[in-house]
Amino acid sequence: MASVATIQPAKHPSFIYYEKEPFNGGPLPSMARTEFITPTDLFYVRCHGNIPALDAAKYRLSIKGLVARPVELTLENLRSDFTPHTVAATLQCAGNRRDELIQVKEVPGESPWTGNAISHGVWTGARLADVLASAGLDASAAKFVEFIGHDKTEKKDHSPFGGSVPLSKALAPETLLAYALDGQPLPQVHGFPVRAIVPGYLGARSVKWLHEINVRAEPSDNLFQAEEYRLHPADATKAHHDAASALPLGEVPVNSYICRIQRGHPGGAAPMVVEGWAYVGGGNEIHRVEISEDEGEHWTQAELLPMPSDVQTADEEGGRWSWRFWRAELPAAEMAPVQIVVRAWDTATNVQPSRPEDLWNFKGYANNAWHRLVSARAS
Ligand SMILES: Nc1nc2c(c(=O)[nH]1)N[C@H]1C(S)=C(S)[C@@H](COP(=O)(O)O)O[C@H]1N2
Ligand SMILES: [Mo]
Repeated sequence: MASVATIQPAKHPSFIYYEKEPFNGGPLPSMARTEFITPTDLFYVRCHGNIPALDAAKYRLSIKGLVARPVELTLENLRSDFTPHTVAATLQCAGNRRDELIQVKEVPGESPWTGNAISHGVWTGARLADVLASAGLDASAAKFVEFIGHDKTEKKDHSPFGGSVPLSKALAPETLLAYALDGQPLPQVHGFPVRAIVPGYLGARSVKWLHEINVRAEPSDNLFQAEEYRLHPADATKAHHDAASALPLGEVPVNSYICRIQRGHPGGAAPMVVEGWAYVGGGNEIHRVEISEDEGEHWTQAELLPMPSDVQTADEEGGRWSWRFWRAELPAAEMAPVQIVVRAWDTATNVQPSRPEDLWNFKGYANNAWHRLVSARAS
């Protein structure tokens, strides 16, 4: 397994590592909300195996399965034979906010991510649709597109990481074979030289270090599609569950999170400032973010901040796949710590559920309960 010391670029000194092999970590939640485009050294990392060191000159991506002309593409083919497209997109792991589910009940063998398994990048690459068309996609038989990586996972057979998306998502304009993040070649930990980017889906489908793309009539058999990243009912356990009947995760549900509470002085002029992120996948947009000081008896609307203009200019998708930052001001009240609650609504009128107790599942996936954070004492 690659030694952590060789991974470039290095992560920020404040990065929290849940594991070093495989390499898993993210920023302090307060630092997830500093810049709209996550600085690369604060971008969360989720790996199920080693971090392959691939040689760009020798790199080949094979496109096969239900295509008329299976092909092996070099990095140069991907960069020059297809129009480059740039999409701003948030990536979120299905395990984001798992720590709150662990407080409800044990989640065996999974990392206790806070609200830090989420980051935002501006990705450039070839459209998967263009690449599939050039290989002669068999549109009558194709139903799913499978991505397989170059890594060796921690699973028994060291099989590579993989997964699939429905053909409609594979052909959507936002789905990329990305070779650049924020205008630079992909960093090694984030999938150099090429990764899938599937905006609006759980991060697991954005397969890094892409090796093969298989066009199929069925979803991928890869373990991370067929068995993991599925939502189980509350009574399923690690020892007793049925993966086949569990829901394969896809579009990300509406979510929001408090990253920081800054207290004003009691009785002073400075308000209490509450800041965080909100995100929804599936092509819906965040419509409203609300905070409450009394566990949801009363709600105050937060201000949704606009996407920065440079990101708006770069993004060909009009911000549809990006998180939103929000901010709210409350009167500076007493000294005592206060608990703030946040929830978001999306444009399909979905709203976050109130309690993590109602969402617990033994893998600890997809927690989007109202988020609660207790402030420090005012001083
Ligand atoms: N080949 C490969 N791709 C992968 C993974 C992996 O372990 N191997 N992890 C997936 C998961 S679970 C997530 S959440 C995202 C994380 O992307 P990042 O590490 O660039 O943040 O990559 C996905 N792609
Ligand atoms: Mo993930």
